[in-house]
Amino acid sequence: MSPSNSQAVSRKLEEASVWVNAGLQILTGSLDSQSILPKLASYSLNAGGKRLRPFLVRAACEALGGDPDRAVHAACAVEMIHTYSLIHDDLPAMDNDDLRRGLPTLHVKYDEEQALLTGDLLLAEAFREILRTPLGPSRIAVMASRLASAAGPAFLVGGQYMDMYHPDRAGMEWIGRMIRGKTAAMIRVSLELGVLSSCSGDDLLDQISVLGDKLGFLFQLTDDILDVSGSTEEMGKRVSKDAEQDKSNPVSMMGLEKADALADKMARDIETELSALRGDWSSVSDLALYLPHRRS
Ligand code: GRG
Repeated sequence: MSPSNSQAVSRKLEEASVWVNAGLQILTGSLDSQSILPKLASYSLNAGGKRLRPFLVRAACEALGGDPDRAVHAACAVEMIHTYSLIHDDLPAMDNDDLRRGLPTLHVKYDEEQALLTGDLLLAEAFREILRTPLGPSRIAVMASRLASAAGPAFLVGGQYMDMYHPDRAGMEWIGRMIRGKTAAMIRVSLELGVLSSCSGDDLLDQISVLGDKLGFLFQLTDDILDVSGSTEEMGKRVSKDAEQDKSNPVSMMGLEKADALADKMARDIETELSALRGDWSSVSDLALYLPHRRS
């Protein structure tokens, strides 16, 4: 990927951030304030995440000529669920991390009880938020149902469970299933929600789901590569976690060189498959091509 393409991806990620941040600000400002939990939710939501998932919701909607205003509630909902999952994952009972998005994790800044409740708040409010989508009730129901499925026991929660109870000798098939749940589902559903909010791509949903899973795997692969070759400063979180905890992942199983080559190949395959679809999927392709080169 050329430096100018990588700048274009950074610019589009920044545009998506501004877009989704406006929605998140309205939302957090309107939360019931019997407690300080809305303030804690803002702390984690505004801690400087890349907004990759909102970017994908918007890019998929625009790829099919949809109006991004229709997609913004779904984008906020996805980012809220992603942020809740990070807050809970960082808790001592799970991955026990003290640094996230370059800042102290929520339970370190406040305490565990409040961090737990802030995650709960974000999960519940995410569903209220997606229901605000300005489309017909049956379409909103499909969107909410897909989001619930991606966030539930078959995917995000189930993948996290697998990660928590990682067997000593996990094989590639097991790792693939874990990644499909823990990481890829929220990336896949972001594309699906973008397509659904465009109201003009329902026939493409199955193909987009498959591509979303591939993009999610690629994202996790590059995360695992950076866990070995990146720094805490670049990533805004502790690195070398999997090695410390003796957990296998695609990089530990195939080695860094092969993992780098696989990431490049997967990105090019995704680009080829997207170019065969109706619509202009160049923003998503550019993101895929950028992932093997990202440093954060
Ligand atoms: C607690 C139900 C539950 C799930 C937790 C998010 C998660 C599942 C675990 C965190 C550990 C991990 C490696 C997850 C894979 C997904 C991933 C790489 C998340 C980080 O996503 P980024 O890099 O984060 O997009 P930012 O901070 O930029 O939003």
